[in-house]
Amino acid sequence: MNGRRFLQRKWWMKCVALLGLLVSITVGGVASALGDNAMSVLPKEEESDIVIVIKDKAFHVIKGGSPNPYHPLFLMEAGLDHIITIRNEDDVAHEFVSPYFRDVEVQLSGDATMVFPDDAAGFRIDPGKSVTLRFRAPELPKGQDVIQKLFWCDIHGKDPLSKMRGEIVLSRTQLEIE
Ligand SMILES: [Cu+2]
Repeated sequence: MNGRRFLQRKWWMKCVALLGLLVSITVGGVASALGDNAMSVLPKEEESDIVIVIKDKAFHVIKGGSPNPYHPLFLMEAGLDHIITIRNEDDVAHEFVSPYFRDVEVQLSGDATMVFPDDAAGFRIDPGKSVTLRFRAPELPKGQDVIQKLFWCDIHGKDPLSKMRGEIVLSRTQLEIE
């Protein structure tokens, strides 16, 4: 009986090892295609048009917006599909919430839990984890070319003067950050 159980375990171990090999081949392929910084870049971040790193209790928009951690901001075009990756590099949990996400259907992958503070919706990301959000940005109301909505961390960013607050800019046509 014990022998049989051992064999079964061995069979599983082979499967896990094979899976591990496949994963490392895939990651290796992506890594060599990306060059030197590849190991710190998840494949999902490559597909994302917006990448936000949370570090030192601040949002750093490293792709798709303004990198200034004192005024984080990112851009989206109305009616188009967007992919946002958020990576928490701090050793405490943070949140990424906005009234914007109340009315948007989001496809989530990675490690995060949905949270629903007052009049907003969003995601709690544990230390060292990251999440990817896929969704279609809503259309703008007639006569409006740009709308702005706040986003914040509902744990550290409730105070209007706090650093963990930023802006989402939704526009009819593509805008550039100067
Ligand atoms: Cu926070």
